[in-house]
Amino acid sequence: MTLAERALDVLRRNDTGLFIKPGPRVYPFQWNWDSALVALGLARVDPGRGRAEVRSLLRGQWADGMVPHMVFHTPAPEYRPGPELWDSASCPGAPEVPTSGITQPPVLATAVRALHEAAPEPGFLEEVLPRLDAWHAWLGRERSFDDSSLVAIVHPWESADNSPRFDRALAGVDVEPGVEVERTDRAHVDADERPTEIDYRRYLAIVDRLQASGYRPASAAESPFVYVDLAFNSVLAAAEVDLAWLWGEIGGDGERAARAAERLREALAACWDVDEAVFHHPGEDASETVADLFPLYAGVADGIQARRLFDEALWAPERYGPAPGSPWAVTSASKASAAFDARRYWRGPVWINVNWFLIRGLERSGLVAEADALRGLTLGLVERSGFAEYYHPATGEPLGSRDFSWSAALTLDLL
Ligand code: 2M8
Repeated sequence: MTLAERALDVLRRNDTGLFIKPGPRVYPFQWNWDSALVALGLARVDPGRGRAEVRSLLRGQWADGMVPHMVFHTPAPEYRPGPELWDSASCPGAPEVPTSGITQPPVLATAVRALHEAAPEPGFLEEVLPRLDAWHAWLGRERSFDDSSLVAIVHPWESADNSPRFDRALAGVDVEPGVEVERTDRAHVDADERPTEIDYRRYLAIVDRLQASGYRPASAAESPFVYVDLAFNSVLAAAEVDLAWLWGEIGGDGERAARAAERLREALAACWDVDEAVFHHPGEDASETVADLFPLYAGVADGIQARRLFDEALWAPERYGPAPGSPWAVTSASKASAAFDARRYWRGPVWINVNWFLIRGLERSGLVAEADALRGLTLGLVERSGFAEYYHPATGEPLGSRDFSWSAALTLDLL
C-alpha cells in the first residue's frame, strides 16, 4: 500500500460510523480538534465523509455556542473520565448528546474551508457557518481575559494538556488528598509517556470546581485554572480569517469574524520578542514550548521575524530543530528547557499536527523552501514509524497511541 492508502486505511478503521475516533484503543470518544483535523485531511480524498465529521461534532454544540472538547455519542466504559464525570445533562443549554463542558482549539472553520475549496456542497455553508460563528463569538465573549483581545483557556484539556507551559498555573490548583484516580490511559500507553498522577488529580479538581457553575464561571479569571495560550489564540485567529472568507462565499455577514481576526492578529504580533526570536506574553518569559512558534500559523510574523524564528528557534538544533543525535523535529518543548522530556506527551516528543500548523505558518510567511524541508522530514517520520500519536525526537520511535487519526489525516493533506 502507498502511504496515502495506509493513511486512509487508518481513518476507515477508526471510523465508528458516527464519528472517527482519535485512536483505536486509547481514545474511544469524539474529540473536537481531532475531528476537525480529520475532516481537513478528508477534504483531499473524501469530502463527503469530512462533512459528516463536521456535522457529528456540531451535534455536541451547546445553546450558548460552545463546541465541546469531547462528544460522547456512544458509551465506552473503557475510557475514564467519560460522560459520568461531566454530567452535562444537569447543565442549562447542554445538547441532547452527553458532552464535556469545556472546549478545544477551534480548527473547525479551517476544516470547513478546506472542504468547501475541495468540493462545495450546496447548502452546507448556510447550515454550518452560523454555528461556527456562534462558537467563535462565545470564545470572544466568555473567554476574554485582559485588554489584549486574546482569549483564555480554563483547563489544560482545552489545549495541549500536558505541556510544561501550563505547569505554573496548574501548580496553583489544590487537590484533595486520598482521592482515587482511575487511569484508563495507562492500560494502553506506558506511564512514562502520559501525565503524572498529581497532574491528573489537578485536571479532575478543575473539572470538579467548574462543575459548580455548569462550566460557566462568571469570567475566565474566576476559574481555578486560567491561561492565555498563544497556540489556541493562533488557531482561533486563523479560523476567524477562514470564517470571514467563507461568509464571503455565500454573501453573508462576515463582519464579526473579520474584526475578531484583526484584533487577535494584532495582539499576537505584539507578543514578538526581538531578543529570543519567538512570541510570548510581553512581560513574561518565553514558555519554551511550541506555543511560542504558533503565531507563525496566524500569519503575523513579518519577513524578518519569520526568518529569525526559523533559524534561531524552529530549526535551531539546540532548541526545536533537527540536531545531531536527535534528527526528528519539531520538538513540542525546547530541548534547552529544563522541562524537556523526550517521551512524555506534549513535553518534548514530535507531533504531526504541530508540524502541520508550522508548515502552514512557514508557507504563509513566504518561507516556502523551509516549509518543504519540514514537510519532507514529517513525511519521512510517518513513512518510517507509522501514524503514531507522537514520536521520540532522537530515535523516531512511535509513542502513545498507534494508528492515530490526525497523524493519518494530516499526512493526506501534506502529501
Ligand atoms: C489528549 O487529551 C485527552 C483528554 O482530553 C487525554 O489525555 O486523554 C490531548 O492530546 C488532546 O489534545 C487530544 O485532543 C486528545 C485526543 O487525541 O488526547
